[in-house]
Amino acid sequence: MDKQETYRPHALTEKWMRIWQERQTYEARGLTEEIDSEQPRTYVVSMFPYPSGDLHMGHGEVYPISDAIARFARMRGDNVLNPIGWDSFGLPAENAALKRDLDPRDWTYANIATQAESFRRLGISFDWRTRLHTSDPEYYRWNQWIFLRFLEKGLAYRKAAPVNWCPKDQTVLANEQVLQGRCERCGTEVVRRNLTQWFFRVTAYAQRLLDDMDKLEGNWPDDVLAMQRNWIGRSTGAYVDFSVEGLDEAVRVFTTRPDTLFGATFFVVAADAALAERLVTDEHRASFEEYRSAVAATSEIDRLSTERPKTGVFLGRHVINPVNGERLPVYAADYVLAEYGTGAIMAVPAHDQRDLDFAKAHDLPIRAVVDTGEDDPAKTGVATSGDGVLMASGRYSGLAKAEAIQAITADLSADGKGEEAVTFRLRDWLLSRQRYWGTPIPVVHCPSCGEVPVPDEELPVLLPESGYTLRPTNGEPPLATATEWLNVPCPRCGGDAQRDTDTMDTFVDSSWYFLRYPNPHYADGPFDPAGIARWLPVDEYIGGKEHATGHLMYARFFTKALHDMGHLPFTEPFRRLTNQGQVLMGGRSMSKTLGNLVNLQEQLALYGPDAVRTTMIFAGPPEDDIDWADVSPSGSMKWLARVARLAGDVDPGTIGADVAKGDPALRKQVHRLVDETTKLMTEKRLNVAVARMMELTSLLRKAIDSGAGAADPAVREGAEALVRIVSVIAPFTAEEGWQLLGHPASVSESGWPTVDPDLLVEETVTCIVQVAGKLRDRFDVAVDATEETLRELALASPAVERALNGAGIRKIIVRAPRLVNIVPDKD
Ligand code: ANZ
Ligand code: ZN
Repeated sequence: MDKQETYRPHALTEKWMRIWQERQTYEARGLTEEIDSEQPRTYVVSMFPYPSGDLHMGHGEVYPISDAIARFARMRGDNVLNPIGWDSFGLPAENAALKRDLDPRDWTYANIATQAESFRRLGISFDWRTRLHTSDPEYYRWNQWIFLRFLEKGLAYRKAAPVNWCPKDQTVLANEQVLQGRCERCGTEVVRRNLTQWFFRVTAYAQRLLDDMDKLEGNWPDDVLAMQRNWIGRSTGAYVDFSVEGLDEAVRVFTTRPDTLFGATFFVVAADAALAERLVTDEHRASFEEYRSAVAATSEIDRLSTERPKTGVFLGRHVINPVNGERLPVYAADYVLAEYGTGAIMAVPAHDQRDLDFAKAHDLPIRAVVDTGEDDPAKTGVATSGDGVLMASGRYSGLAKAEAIQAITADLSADGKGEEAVTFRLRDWLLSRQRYWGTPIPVVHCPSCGEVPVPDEELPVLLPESGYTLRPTNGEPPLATATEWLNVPCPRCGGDAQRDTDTMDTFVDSSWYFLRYPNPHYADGPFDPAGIARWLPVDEYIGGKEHATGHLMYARFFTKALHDMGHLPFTEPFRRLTNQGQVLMGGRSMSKTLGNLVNLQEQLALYGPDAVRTTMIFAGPPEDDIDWADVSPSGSMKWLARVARLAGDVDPGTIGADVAKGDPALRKQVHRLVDETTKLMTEKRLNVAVARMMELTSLLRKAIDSGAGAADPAVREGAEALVRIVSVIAPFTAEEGWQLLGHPASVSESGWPTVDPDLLVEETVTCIVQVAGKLRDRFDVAVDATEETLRELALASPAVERALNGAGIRKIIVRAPRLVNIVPDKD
């Protein structure tokens, strides 16, 4: 081959994508069948794509990162499974179908085909035999099967819950279809409306979801763990029972501060809780109902905000404080949520800011009972929440806060008026969607038998392919319009019955797909036990931080629930997690409205897949955002061209030559760089690893252009090492280089270069530092220390700083590695 040939990335792409496909280069060994091998296995999964169109810049970042991780493990000798599938149910398909009058299937599967082709062009080393689509009946059948198992265990249930409702379109809206409180289609103000809906009982696993995070510590990013802890939101405190005047019942509150009971001056129940309804007296009912309708139109986030004025109404009722017998007036307000704790609170305005704001707005007494050393909240308007000593609290006065919490809780407990309590912020997962393009809920509603599960043998409940209306005008979900599909005999009594018309949230699909990859057509269960034993749990999971609480929490919940039913031998799905950042343009997220969209296909057409991959990885640590305005794909392309040219320049006569005869100094540098790259790749510091690859390239170029040159066996050793390590980032270029170096097999089978530990011993020399010609400092440095390093070391020296005595520097002369000469201004 002509050594002068220029680097042509597109020819490389065409050539190698075809060869990889023909040779099945990236297929894992023993996917489902047993193989007799001690070879370690690594299962690398990147969060699967949603087929909204062709691949975009975000995909162009995450898949090269996960591919580098997979390729590195493969080069190190692991049997690697790197699967691909599509998260292909969901609202965008339905919206696109509405807009263009298409079948959501056609839109979805056309996009999948486009993305699959783009993945091949991007050189991602997927094992295509794992390919699955969650919208295929052979997949969603098992969503239904899992749902039925959850139903049997009481982990799936139905209750009324509010949905977003557009009164004009007469339809339920997903949260993302509500823009500033209005329907995205017609702009009508959205109202909340109660509908009976399906839930998964995630809360049953709250404590275990929290406890098992210990196992993830150090292997998952700290911020994701913190977000999960916060989302689970465990609080410890006490339940305290207040008897209700004039009613024969007690009302329970949850408090984290039982020590402040003597400071309670009023009582609040959530306006939308059934309790409020029970407590309100006839005289106050009208004003209460008016207030409640106003609350129904407010979002939860607004309700909890400390900024908002505190609204509420008196219910005409009093409760009795169990510690001192005081009568406390009862209010209904919206800052107390029906869904948290017990939906009722004792209000302690001196020590809780929201209570204080409410007390001020409604002219209620404020009584401090913990002396925190701060100013009186009644005067400052600032509640005090710190530690301190109790006052005005009967026999508990004088106790420290922590002691008082214990003592009061114990006494209440002994009197049967309360007990220690733990609550969680985590809510059950509302999985019903009043949508078409999703998994039908496998339940039949029968007038005489009620909710009847569809028997396993009748799964899947297929989505109707015709006879439905995507946007019904009378408030029904789309599936309710598919009358032929809808009306079925009851599986239990055979009488006339109707199918459930909800479909499942697509987060159900993504909660277990990684379990099915090893055998995506398995027909005897959701996943193949043999594949599970061989590959799971996932060793490396890669995806965006936006899934820190939703998807990752749901997948952990599914894994635990399936484990408890005996279907999985482990309780955590992902051993290690890596988050990638976002790709920005000009400092902002890319968006159509900002007009700063960068098109991945255009970038690929301009620079080729390897240069785009290299640019993404070289831009910074995987978890950082990348600003495409600040990176240089053409620079990456130039480097790759140098790598390819270098491979072509190595003397073919050196194949099989004795490396021990190579230039020892060059060998040392090569081995050191390879060693560093190996460590960096292991730590997933991919961008720094690329910097080392670039250094190695320059080093070898210099060696070829001087001295023994292309015929030095050390040059071949270095070039072969370079091409092999580059293959994890830029596989097309590396394959071509490997071929130029005279190897017929794929570079991915060549193994990671080994490092000779004897060559790693660093030799040091003494570098002296002069200021204005006088010796001022000396230090030991590596023989190959760069000018840059030496300059930095010299400038950091206190002795040099003293010698300069505040003078500026005119110039610095560096003779690596032995001399730095600093010329001050005044010289
Ligand atoms: C009295 C008290 C005094 C409270 C005080 C706090 C400070 P976390 O830590 O988030 O669990 N609370 C209880 N249920 C509530 C609900 N449904 N809606 C809104 N607020 C509710 O918060 C627990 C505290 O939040 C509880 O402790 C209760 O107010 C309030 F100096 O009780 B506290
Ligand atoms: Zn029936």
